[in-house]
Amino acid sequence: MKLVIATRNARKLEEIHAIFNFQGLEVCSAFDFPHIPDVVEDGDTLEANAIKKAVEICNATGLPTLADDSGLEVEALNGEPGVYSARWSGEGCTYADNNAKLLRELAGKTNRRAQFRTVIALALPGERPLTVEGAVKGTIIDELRGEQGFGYDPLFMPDGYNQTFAELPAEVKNKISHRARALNAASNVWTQLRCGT
Ligand code: ITT
Repeated sequence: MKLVIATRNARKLEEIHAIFNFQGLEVCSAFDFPHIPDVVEDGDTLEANAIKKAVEICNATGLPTLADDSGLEVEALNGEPGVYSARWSGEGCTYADNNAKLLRELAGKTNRRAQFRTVIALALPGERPLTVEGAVKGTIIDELRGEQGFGYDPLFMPDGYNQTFAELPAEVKNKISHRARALNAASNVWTQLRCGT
Protein backbone atom coordinates (compact mmCIF):
# COMPACT_ATOMS: atom_id res chain seq x y z
CA MET A 1 0.00 0.00 0.00
CA LYS A 2 1.15 3.54 -0.76
CA LEU A 3 1.10 6.46 1.68
CA VAL A 4 1.62 10.07 0.59
CA ILE A 5 3.28 12.50 3.00
CA ALA A 6 1.65 15.84 2.17
CA THR A 7 4.62 18.15 2.59
CA ARG A 8 6.99 20.10 0.40
CA ASN A 9 9.30 20.83 3.33
CA ALA A 10 12.37 18.61 2.81
CA ARG A 11 13.63 18.92 6.41
CA LYS A 12 10.22 17.98 7.79
CA LEU A 13 10.03 15.03 5.39
CA GLU A 14 13.47 13.86 6.57
CA GLU A 15 12.26 13.96 10.19
CA ILE A 16 9.07 12.06 9.37
CA HIS A 17 11.11 9.35 7.64
CA ALA A 18 13.43 9.08 10.63
CA ILE A 19 10.57 8.85 13.15
CA PHE A 20 7.61 7.03 11.62
CA ASN A 21 7.57 3.25 11.29
CA PHE A 22 6.12 2.78 7.83
CA GLN A 23 5.78 -1.00 8.29
CA GLY A 24 6.37 -2.00 4.67
CA LEU A 25 4.33 0.86 3.20
CA GLU A 26 5.49 2.39 -0.05
CA VAL A 27 6.02 6.01 0.92
CA CYS A 28 5.98 9.01 -1.38
CA SER A 29 5.57 12.74 -0.83
CA ALA A 30 4.09 15.86 -2.40
CA PHE A 31 7.44 16.20 -4.22
CA ASP A 32 6.45 13.13 -6.28
CA PHE A 33 3.31 14.90 -7.56
CA PRO A 34 4.65 18.19 -8.94
CA HIS A 35 1.49 18.74 -11.02
CA ILE A 36 -0.65 19.04 -7.86
CA PRO A 37 -0.91 22.71 -6.88
CA ASP A 38 0.30 23.80 -3.42
CA VAL A 39 -2.40 23.59 -0.78
CA VAL A 40 -3.31 27.08 0.43
CA GLU A 41 -2.91 26.96 4.22
CA ASP A 42 -5.59 29.50 5.09
CA GLY A 43 -7.19 27.74 8.07
CA ASP A 44 -7.45 29.43 11.48
CA THR A 45 -6.00 26.44 13.30
CA LEU A 46 -3.29 23.82 12.88
CA GLU A 47 -6.08 21.21 12.83
CA ALA A 48 -7.89 22.92 9.94
CA ASN A 49 -4.71 23.21 7.87
CA ALA A 50 -3.60 19.63 8.56
CA ILE A 51 -7.01 18.31 7.45
CA LYS A 52 -7.04 20.57 4.39
CA LYS A 53 -3.58 19.38 3.30
CA ALA A 54 -4.39 15.69 3.88
CA VAL A 55 -7.80 15.78 2.17
CA GLU A 56 -6.73 17.84 -0.87
CA ILE A 57 -3.70 15.64 -1.56
CA CYS A 58 -5.70 12.46 -0.91
CA ASN A 59 -8.39 13.62 -3.36
CA ALA A 60 -5.80 14.61 -5.97
CA THR A 61 -3.80 11.35 -5.77
CA GLY A 62 -6.49 8.87 -4.72
CA LEU A 63 -4.02 7.62 -2.11
CA PRO A 64 -3.98 7.50 1.71
CA THR A 65 -2.30 10.70 2.87
CA LEU A 66 -0.63 11.94 6.05
CA ALA A 67 -0.26 15.71 6.60
CA ASP A 68 1.59 17.51 9.40
CA ASP A 69 0.84 21.11 10.34
CA SER A 70 3.07 22.54 13.03
CA GLY A 71 3.62 25.82 14.79
CA LEU A 72 5.40 27.54 17.66
CA GLU A 73 3.08 28.87 20.40
CA VAL A 74 4.68 31.51 22.62
CA GLU A 75 2.99 32.27 25.96
CA ALA A 76 3.99 35.95 26.17
CA LEU A 77 2.66 36.47 22.62
CA ASN A 78 -0.74 34.92 23.37
CA GLY A 79 0.08 31.78 21.41
CA GLU A 80 1.58 33.52 18.37
CA PRO A 81 2.97 32.80 15.84
CA GLY A 82 1.01 29.51 16.06
CA VAL A 83 -0.81 28.73 12.85
CA TYR A 84 0.99 31.71 11.23
CA SER A 85 4.48 30.35 12.00
CA ALA A 86 5.59 29.94 8.36
CA ARG A 87 4.80 33.43 7.08
CA TRP A 88 4.90 35.32 10.39
CA SER A 89 7.06 38.16 9.08
CA GLY A 90 5.35 38.41 5.71
CA GLU A 91 4.93 36.61 2.39
CA GLY A 92 8.23 35.18 1.14
CA CYS A 93 9.97 35.57 4.51
CA THR A 94 12.83 33.29 5.58
CA TYR A 95 13.45 31.32 8.77
CA ALA A 96 16.03 34.01 9.65
CA ASP A 97 13.40 36.78 9.28
CA ASN A 98 11.00 34.89 11.57
CA ASN A 99 13.66 34.20 14.19
CA ALA A 100 14.70 37.87 14.14
CA LYS A 101 11.06 38.86 14.65
CA LEU A 102 10.71 36.42 17.55
CA LEU A 103 13.75 37.92 19.28
CA ARG A 104 12.37 41.45 18.73
CA GLU A 105 8.89 40.57 20.03
CA LEU A 106 10.33 38.95 23.17
CA ALA A 107 12.93 41.64 23.89
CA GLY A 108 12.60 42.66 27.54
CA LYS A 109 10.01 39.97 28.31
CA THR A 110 10.76 37.65 31.21
CA ASN A 111 8.23 34.96 30.30
CA ARG A 112 10.02 32.94 27.61
CA ARG A 113 7.78 29.85 27.81
CA ALA A 114 6.68 28.29 24.52
CA GLN A 115 5.65 25.05 22.93
CA PHE A 116 5.88 23.49 19.52
CA ARG A 117 2.68 21.75 18.51
CA THR A 118 2.04 19.40 15.60
CA VAL A 119 -1.33 18.20 14.35
CA ILE A 120 -1.29 15.24 12.01
CA ALA A 121 -4.25 14.44 9.78
CA LEU A 122 -4.68 11.06 8.11
CA ALA A 123 -7.01 10.94 5.11
CA LEU A 124 -8.07 7.72 3.42
CA PRO A 125 -10.09 7.82 0.20
CA GLY A 126 -13.80 7.93 0.97
CA GLU A 127 -13.33 8.17 4.74
CA ARG A 128 -13.50 11.01 7.26
CA PRO A 129 -10.03 12.33 8.10
CA LEU A 130 -8.63 11.63 11.57
CA THR A 131 -6.33 13.91 13.57
CA VAL A 132 -3.86 13.41 16.40
CA GLU A 133 -1.44 15.84 17.98
CA GLY A 134 1.81 16.17 19.88
CA ALA A 135 3.54 19.00 21.72
CA VAL A 136 6.83 19.76 23.43
CA LYS A 137 7.34 22.55 25.95
CA GLY A 138 10.43 24.67 26.38
CA THR A 139 11.86 28.19 26.44
CA ILE A 140 12.90 30.73 23.83
CA ILE A 141 16.51 31.74 24.37
CA ASP A 142 17.86 35.18 23.48
CA GLU A 143 20.31 34.27 20.71
CA LEU A 144 20.39 31.80 17.81
CA ARG A 145 22.25 28.60 18.66
CA GLY A 146 22.94 25.58 16.42
CA GLU A 147 22.75 24.65 12.77
CA GLN A 148 20.54 21.55 12.70
CA GLY A 149 16.81 21.22 12.16
CA PHE A 150 14.90 24.13 10.64
CA GLY A 151 12.52 26.99 11.39
CA TYR A 152 12.58 28.19 14.98
CA ASP A 153 14.85 25.35 16.19
CA PRO A 154 17.89 27.62 16.92
CA LEU A 155 15.82 29.58 19.49
CA PHE A 156 13.91 26.72 21.16
CA MET A 157 15.37 24.88 24.16
CA PRO A 158 13.20 21.92 25.17
CA ASP A 159 12.59 21.40 28.89
CA GLY A 160 15.20 19.12 30.48
CA TYR A 161 17.98 20.07 28.01
CA ASN A 162 20.48 22.91 27.84
CA GLN A 163 20.84 22.79 24.08
CA THR A 164 18.43 24.06 21.44
CA PHE A 165 16.71 21.78 18.94
CA ALA A 166 19.27 23.07 16.41
CA GLU A 167 22.17 21.97 18.66
CA LEU A 168 20.83 18.60 19.78
CA PRO A 169 21.61 15.59 17.58
CA ALA A 170 18.75 14.83 15.18
CA GLU A 171 18.16 11.51 17.01
CA VAL A 172 17.35 13.43 20.19
CA LYS A 173 14.98 15.94 18.53
CA ASN A 174 13.33 13.05 16.72
CA LYS A 175 12.69 11.26 20.03
CA ILE A 176 11.20 14.12 22.05
CA SER A 177 9.76 16.56 19.52
CA HIS A 178 6.17 17.64 18.92
CA ARG A 179 6.42 15.83 15.57
CA ALA A 180 7.70 12.60 17.16
CA ARG A 181 4.84 12.63 19.68
CA ALA A 182 2.22 13.29 17.02
CA LEU A 183 3.68 10.64 14.72
CA ASN A 184 3.68 8.06 17.50
CA ALA A 185 -0.02 8.76 18.03
CA ALA A 186 -0.56 8.60 14.26
CA SER A 187 1.17 5.26 14.11
CA ASN A 188 -1.33 3.81 16.62
CA VAL A 189 -4.28 5.22 14.67
CA TRP A 190 -2.83 3.91 11.41
CA THR A 191 -2.47 0.42 12.87
CA GLN A 192 -6.12 0.52 14.01
CA LEU A 193 -7.26 1.74 10.58
CA ARG A 194 -5.38 -1.05 8.85
CA CYS A 195 -6.82 -3.64 11.21
CA GLY A 196 -10.28 -2.19 10.59
CA THR A 197 -11.00 -1.65 14.33
P1 ITT B 1 4.42 21.96 4.61
O1 ITT B 1 3.16 22.77 4.87
O2 ITT B 1 4.70 21.79 3.14
O3 ITT B 1 4.43 20.66 5.34
P2 ITT B 1 5.74 24.09 6.14
O4 ITT B 1 7.19 24.46 6.31
O5 ITT B 1 4.79 25.16 5.68
O6 ITT B 1 5.68 22.79 5.18
P3 ITT B 1 4.23 23.94 8.64
O7 ITT B 1 3.14 24.77 8.03
O8 ITT B 1 3.84 22.71 9.39
O9 ITT B 1 5.27 23.47 7.50
O10 ITT B 1 5.14 24.76 9.62
C1 ITT B 1 5.04 26.17 9.76
C2 ITT B 1 6.33 26.74 10.25
O11 ITT B 1 6.53 26.32 11.61
C3 ITT B 1 7.58 26.29 9.51
O12 ITT B 1 7.79 27.08 8.38
C4 ITT B 1 8.65 26.49 10.58
O13 ITT B 1 9.04 27.85 10.63
C5 ITT B 1 7.90 26.17 11.87
N1 ITT B 1 8.17 24.77 12.28
C6 ITT B 1 7.41 23.69 12.04
N2 ITT B 1 7.97 22.58 12.55
C7 ITT B 1 9.13 22.98 13.13
C8 ITT B 1 10.16 22.33 13.80
O14 ITT B 1 10.16 21.01 14.00
N3 ITT B 1 11.19 23.05 14.27
C9 ITT B 1 11.22 24.38 14.09
N4 ITT B 1 10.31 25.08 13.43
C10 ITT B 1 9.25 24.39 12.95
